[in-house]
Amino acid sequence: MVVRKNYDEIYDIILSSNNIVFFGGAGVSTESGIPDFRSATGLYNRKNDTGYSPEYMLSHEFLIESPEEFSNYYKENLIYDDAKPNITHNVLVRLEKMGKLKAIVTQNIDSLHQMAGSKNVLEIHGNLRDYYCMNCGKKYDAEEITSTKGANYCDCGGYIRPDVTLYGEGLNQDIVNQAISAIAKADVLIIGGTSLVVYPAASFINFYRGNKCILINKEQGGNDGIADYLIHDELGNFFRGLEKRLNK
Ligand code: CNA
Repeated sequence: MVVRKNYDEIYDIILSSNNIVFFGGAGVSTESGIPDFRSATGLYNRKNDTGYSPEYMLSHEFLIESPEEFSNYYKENLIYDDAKPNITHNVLVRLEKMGKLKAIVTQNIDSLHQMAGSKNVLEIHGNLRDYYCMNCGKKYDAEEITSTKGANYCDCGGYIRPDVTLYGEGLNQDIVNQAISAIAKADVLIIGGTSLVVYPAASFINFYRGNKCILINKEQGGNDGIADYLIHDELGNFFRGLEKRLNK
């Protein structure tokens, strides 16, 4: 495994495949202005005077114990209403329309892939579009919930939560199965903008059986060794170059 500086060979691999899966994380959306969790400018490195760790404030336990503080934390730190898709989201749409990209497996909860126009998006950690009452299950739209500060309660008295997977919660098994099946069948797996430290999500890439795993991250990571083609760069640079090749 060698860190690649010239991307032409990698663009050739992408252009010659019709069975690509993209597995992404928060780094896909940093160039849209949404901070990730773990890089230097990420949410976990921000000053925080609550005395709690961000992991705890995004946990099931915190939601149950302090719904008001949990609500304020996710509303202030996870919701970016003005964010727009960037070059990475847009080129992935194009690859799907060309029949090359079969699925996007994302850990992101920001809906930017759908906003860009991608169709087969498997959101393994849920999303911040959908909300539901923890007591009666009634569904709510984002606008009804995020326009107010603090906790929201249903007519039945139940707490209305976002449909995201918090630390300490299990994943949606149907989506997990679809994600694993797509990765297991993929000819090319592109992994982008993820630290690969959140489990079980990070373990899904182990189902890939091919020999064209392209890993793109702006910094080194503990799982770089799984890549057949390793790129240390901004995703935007890589996908801008790919867009130029698609336009030729
Ligand atoms: P993470 O642990 O914060 O890792 C992000 C990785 O992306 C880091 O290794 C960065 O170096 C890298 N990175 C950041 N920007 C770029 C860039 N422009 N180009 C290339 N690499 C970049 O986030 P993970 O996704 O690995 O962790 C999983 C968590 C983060 C999931 O549960 C998400 O829900 C959660 N999250 C999602 C969002 C979002 O929806 N946009 C934002 C923040 C966190």
